[in-house]
Amino acid sequence: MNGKIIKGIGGFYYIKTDEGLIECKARGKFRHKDIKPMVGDDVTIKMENGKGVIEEIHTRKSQLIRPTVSNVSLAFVVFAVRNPDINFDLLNKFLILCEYNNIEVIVCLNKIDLVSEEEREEIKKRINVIGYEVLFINAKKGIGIERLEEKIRGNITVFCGPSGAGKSTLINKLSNKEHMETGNVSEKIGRGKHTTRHSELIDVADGYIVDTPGFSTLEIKDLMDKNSLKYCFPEFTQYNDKCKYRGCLHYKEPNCALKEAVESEEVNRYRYEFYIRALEEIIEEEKNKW
Ligand SMILES: Nc1nc2c(ncn2[C@@H]2O[C@H](COP(=O)(O)OP(=O)(O)OP(=O)(O)O)[C@@H](O)[C@H]2O)c(=O)[nH]1
Ligand SMILES: [Mg+2]
Ligand SMILES: [Zn+2]
Repeated sequence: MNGKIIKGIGGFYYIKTDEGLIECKARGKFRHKDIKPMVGDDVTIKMENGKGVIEEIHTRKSQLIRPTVSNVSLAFVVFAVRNPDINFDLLNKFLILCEYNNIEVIVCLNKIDLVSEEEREEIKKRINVIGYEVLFINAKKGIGIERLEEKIRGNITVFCGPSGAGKSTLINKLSNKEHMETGNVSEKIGRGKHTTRHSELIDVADGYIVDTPGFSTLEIKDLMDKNSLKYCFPEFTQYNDKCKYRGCLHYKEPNCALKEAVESEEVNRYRYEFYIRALEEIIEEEKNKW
């Protein structure tokens, strides 16, 4: 029988199959192979003495570490326009993380009730120029979520963003249920705690969604090597092969097409500077390894 792991708790996995939800243990052999079933995995299971056992894990299309979910194909990157204020460095890190994992991105600007129209348009523009779709939403009231429902279909979608952005509120609206505990922003920051703790797939609009505990730090340098970084900036794509030097990192090399594009304001300077900061961190990290 085939199915999909939608939840894992204390060594048990819950598999959604045509015959309903089945509780399974993993076969011992996985432990030796250093492979552990993950939420999101498509699996083949078997019944043994009335108990479910995971026999096989099908090849993963992608694998996220935080949250630990496989086969994710879409991300809603959720940031509040206010309370907490939008942190563009962190937003960039989430965007890079998604690009690195080949995950399509939609940026959701939440809590639009808290700022003026001009203010939100200003923020939207900064993200649009990179090439991402940006939606204005009010998760609390369920405003602006139709497009999200449409996109969820056929995907495993992760919600990522800082604590207090409104991810769980949005999920509750999309699923019409109070699946997720939500919390007060000042309480969260005060206690330094997250409301959301474990990942599980929730069935919504013919797709699956995953809530993610918000986090405020994310290290690009732990993720990739210096040559991979430039491919995580979609607006660099058309320049990546136009520099004088093959494998140009757009750093200190002369005759760099990307640096020229920054000079002529075709590429946003803040994004380029962010790229350089991340690149320098990776280079520094690589030095320490040798
Ligand atoms: N004004 C306003 N407040 C909102 C909106 N959406 C969510 N909130 C509030 O923001 C607070 C945080 O929302 P959560 O959904 O818990 O945030 P989260 O992103 O899940 O946070 P973590 O689980 O800690 O990562 C709650 O008090 C929500 O009621 C909105 O559109 N407008
Ligand atoms: Mg939450
Ligand atoms: Zn270059």
